[in-house]
Amino acid sequence: MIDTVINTKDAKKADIVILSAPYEGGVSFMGGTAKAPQKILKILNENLELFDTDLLCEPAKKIKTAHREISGLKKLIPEKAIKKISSEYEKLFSDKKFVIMLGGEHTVALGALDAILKKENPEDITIFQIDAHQDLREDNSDYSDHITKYAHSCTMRRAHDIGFPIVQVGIRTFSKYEYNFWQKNKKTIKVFPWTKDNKIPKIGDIVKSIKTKKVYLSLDVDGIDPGFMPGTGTPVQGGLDWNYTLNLIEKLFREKNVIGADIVEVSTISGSVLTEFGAALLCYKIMTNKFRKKLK
Ligand SMILES: [Mn+2]
Repeated sequence: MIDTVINTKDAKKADIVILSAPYEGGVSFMGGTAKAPQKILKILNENLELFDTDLLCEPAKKIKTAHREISGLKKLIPEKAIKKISSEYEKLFSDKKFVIMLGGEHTVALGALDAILKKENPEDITIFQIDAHQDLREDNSDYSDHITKYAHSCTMRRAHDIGFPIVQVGIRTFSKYEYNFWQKNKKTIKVFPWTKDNKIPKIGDIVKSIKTKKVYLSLDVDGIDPGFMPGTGTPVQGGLDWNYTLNLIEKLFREKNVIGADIVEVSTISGSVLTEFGAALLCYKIMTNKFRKKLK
């Protein structure tokens, strides 16, 4: 029998549910993120080495993992897509499943947060965002004629509006508006910029800056150096080194109670599968870190 990461069809019996949210209705530049979940999942199931080189075991054999896909997202306006994702997410979250959502564009994270909000106080949960962008725009009117407050560039602004504190890592491009908003909200928005004059922070200092015990990890792959993750809609030079990212994720899970995660903004490019492979490996690393104790 072939070993796969997805090893149960029954989400009720699963420790982890990987939730595909193939939505790209609010992107600004290149599309393609809607195709990402399927490609990442295929690699996760068929191509990834199950043996973890850090833990020296096969986590996939000890973690029960199911997959669900949210269908019918394609033609929805962002507000409707968020509601649909939220209602699917809520069922899994109520069942105490650890959900790893595969986007799609960053807007899908708001579906997860909307569902979490029904059970939890947002002030008790820090959004830990790895990203090149702050996504703190009030709306997208400075770059689009289709004005919406739910473009991917507004995701963390909306999350902040509903009360979540945010820690942002890898940020290296922002608008004047976003910069001013961050400066006015330094108590609830902590930023680790990745601009040329900023020293690379110690991983311990980043994790220490998180004030809450509970964390939601939102991983926009463009936060990582595009040399490692080239397939993304709005790439920016610089960014987190690959092994730094893995160590940061490990430390985050060791120190905090991560209650959910997403991997977003993978936009596959022809001639390279690097980004899909990277996203699949990040997904597997999130799984193994979440259930580290179960693996011993
Ligand atoms: Mn981004």
